[in-house]
Amino acid sequence: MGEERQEGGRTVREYELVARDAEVEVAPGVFYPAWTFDGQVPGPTLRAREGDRVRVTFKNEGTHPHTIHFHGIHAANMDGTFEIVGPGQEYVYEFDAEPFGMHLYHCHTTPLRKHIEKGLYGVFIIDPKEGRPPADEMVMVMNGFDTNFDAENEVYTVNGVAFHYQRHPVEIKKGELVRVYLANFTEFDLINSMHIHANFFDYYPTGTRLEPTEYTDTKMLAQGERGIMEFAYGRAGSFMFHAHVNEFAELGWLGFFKVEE
Ligand SMILES: [Cu+2]
Repeated sequence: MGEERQEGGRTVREYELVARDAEVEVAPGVFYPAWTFDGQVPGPTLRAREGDRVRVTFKNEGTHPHTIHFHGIHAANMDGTFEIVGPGQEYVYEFDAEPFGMHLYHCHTTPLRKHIEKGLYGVFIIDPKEGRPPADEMVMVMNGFDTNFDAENEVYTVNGVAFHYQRHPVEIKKGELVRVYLANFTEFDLINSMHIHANFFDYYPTGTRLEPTEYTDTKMLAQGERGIMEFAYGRAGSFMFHAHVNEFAELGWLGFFKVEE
């Protein structure tokens, strides 16, 4: 949760994010020339507690101008839309963490589509003051990669690598509460979706309320939409999860939960 320090009686969480160009491996042997935060797509997950002060030092070591636009409530000059940070420059974003929920950050330099499709995005979680019940937690960012530069995605993933969780299933314990912070950063396609097999989940849109609004097994998200899923598996075994947009599943957005006794 960043570098934690106390300043004038309150908690400050400091992060540093560095934009840089990097080749990322989006499927075994398939490399994509990305623009990244800290060399990875999606970028590192930032996390704070409601009411913390958040300070993010942004360094642009890339070849293009960038910013960081945080979803949240903050001052105009902390919004990452006007203060463009050129290569070799840096900028410090500082704001109070509000409201609690499952949020995003991404570059907001024009042409915006280009800066998103290249990979400059990540997740920003603000925990409620009182916290959430203990759970086995993970972030899943749904995205795609246009590996032949034809303005369509050839590869779809959760967390940046096609079929990663098919080769390396997510291990969870039978009966244990699992909490997935789910976000859609897919460019070019208007929607993406998440379906889990042989189970249902509680869904909290944007995570900004403590009561779920839905109990379902499939959730469709538009670009920039996100939410929190909670579920537990009552039986051991392998269970698939994937985009219910079948084309995306076949091109990489598919994985397994391995539920153990
Ligand atoms: Cu950018």
